Amino acid sequence: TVSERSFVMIKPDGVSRQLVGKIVSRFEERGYKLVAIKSLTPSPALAKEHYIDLASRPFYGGLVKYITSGTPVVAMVWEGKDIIRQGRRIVGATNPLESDPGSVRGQYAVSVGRNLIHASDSFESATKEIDLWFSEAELSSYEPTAWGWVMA
Ligand code: DAT
Ligand code: MG
Repeated sequence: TVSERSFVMIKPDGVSRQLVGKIVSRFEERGYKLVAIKSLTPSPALAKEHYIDLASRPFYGGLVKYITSGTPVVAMVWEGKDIIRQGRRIVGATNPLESDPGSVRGQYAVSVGRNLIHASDSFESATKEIDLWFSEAELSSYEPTAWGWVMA
């Protein structure tokens, strides 16, 4: 739906490589609405909870360490028609070897363990992740100028 929201996070490698503007532009230029954005170094507790579904995987520890490295992440909420599925398309496949070359990972990433960006993969995970990373007061309500043309 038009009011669907997704949680998107530029990981520390994306911030360190100074790709924040280019990545944000992809969502902005597509017509999506920036509902929230902040830069932070997540606590281990936050990173672990964010990736809790992967807790049994061998790379879980390394993944949490990477996300909490001290180089910040940029956490965002984007809103608009089909943003959850479109966000996954903009981000690209998990393994950069399989990412569409037009996607963020397909253009900038080469390693699955340094794949630059996260986007919610379902309505359930989007709801959980937005609630985990943001308070209600941090989520803005407004209408971008061309909203009606893009989201019709
Ligand atoms: P995605 O980030 O595309 O939603 P996921 O939820 O399956 O992918 O995994 C979360 C992150 O964990 C992923 O972005 C990178 C890391 N990861 C996944 N599989 C991995 C693997 N085989 N080796 C190392 N890191 C991996
Ligand atoms: Mg995932």
